[in-house]
Amino acid sequence: MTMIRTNEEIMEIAGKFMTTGKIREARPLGPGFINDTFIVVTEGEGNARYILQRKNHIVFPDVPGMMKNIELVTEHIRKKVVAAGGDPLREVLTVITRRPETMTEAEKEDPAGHLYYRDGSGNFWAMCLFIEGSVTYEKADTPELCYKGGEGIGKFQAQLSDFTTPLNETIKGFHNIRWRFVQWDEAVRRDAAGRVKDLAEEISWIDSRREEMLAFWSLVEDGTIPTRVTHNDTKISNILFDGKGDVLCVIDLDTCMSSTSLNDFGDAIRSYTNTGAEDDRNLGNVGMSMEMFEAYTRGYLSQRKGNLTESEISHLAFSARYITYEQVLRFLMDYIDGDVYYKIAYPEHNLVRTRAQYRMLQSIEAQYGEMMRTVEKYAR
Ligand code: GN1
Ligand code: MG
Repeated sequence: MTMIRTNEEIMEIAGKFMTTGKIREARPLGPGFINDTFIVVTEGEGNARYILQRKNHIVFPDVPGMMKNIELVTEHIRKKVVAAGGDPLREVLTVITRRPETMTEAEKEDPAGHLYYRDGSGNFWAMCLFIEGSVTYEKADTPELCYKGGEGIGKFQAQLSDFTTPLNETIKGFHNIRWRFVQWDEAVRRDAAGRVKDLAEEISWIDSRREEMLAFWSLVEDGTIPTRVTHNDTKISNILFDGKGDVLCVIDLDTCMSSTSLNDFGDAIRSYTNTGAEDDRNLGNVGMSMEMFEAYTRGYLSQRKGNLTESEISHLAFSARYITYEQVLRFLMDYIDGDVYYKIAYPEHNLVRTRAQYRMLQSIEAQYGEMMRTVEKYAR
């Protein structure tokens, strides 16, 4: 998926957007698994920096619909930030729109046309403001950081709790395990890369938990667990912190859509509390830190206490099992498919990720009782 582009090409694409100063430089940024990200430096007026992304239109089949979601959600949050006396350029993502003089008539008529640029090869590009002084983490160093992250996601959910405009479903069935099993069964049957024969053990990890995962998802389907506007990709690297460790804002809003709030909790626990890396080769490093779990839970519930239903509270701890399991399935499925979804750094990467996430799942399962008690302690 990744294509090497020259600095000049990126700068030309960046020129389609309403940056303030003159574009001076563009360079690749960060380890995103899905999109290609660049930082664009300008000089003159404001000396601002920007994030330019090639949005992966294989993963996101409706990039205009996705960008429309992002515009609606960020506008909504921006009003909340302003009302609370906060800084609207730092406490929410700012989408940078197209330079009108570079837009075609068709783009001007498209309700999302101002939000992206489509290059000659059909790639979609979008831009947002880079927030100066922001810091990201691949994993949480301290319980304080976990607490702050939980507070940040709790606040994000609270800011969107009165958002009523229907959002586009940017990836079909993203955290819907019933739909994931349809894809999974098809992937195993197809065996596109001829790898299934060597994966009996890994496949048994998926099979042995299928029923309990479907039982949980049934509660979302029948409305026992409510549907809300959620982020759906709350791993720690999708949060911007300031130098003091406070959350500035939540980024990577590509998957922001209607789902259960539990997915945001579960995905955060999957990443914040891991004592190792998501793709650790040394499984001895991997496991859930109860201390980090406690801190995240406390931070999250400080913002959401009183606004969650009984069914949500009683499934918070389970959501960490659900999302981590789903991540095992997604990494393994991509390995079976021949590495077509996630960017990989080496041939076995998706298998290494699968094993590391499975170790994380086992660790979460082993501490489940204590997780339930911790949630109870802070939920009421
Ligand atoms: C992807 O886009 P990024 O790198 O923030 C993925 C998440 C996975 C995550 C695993 C759209 O997140 O769902 O949990 O990798 N995003 C998409 O690290 O599939
Ligand atoms: Mg990301």
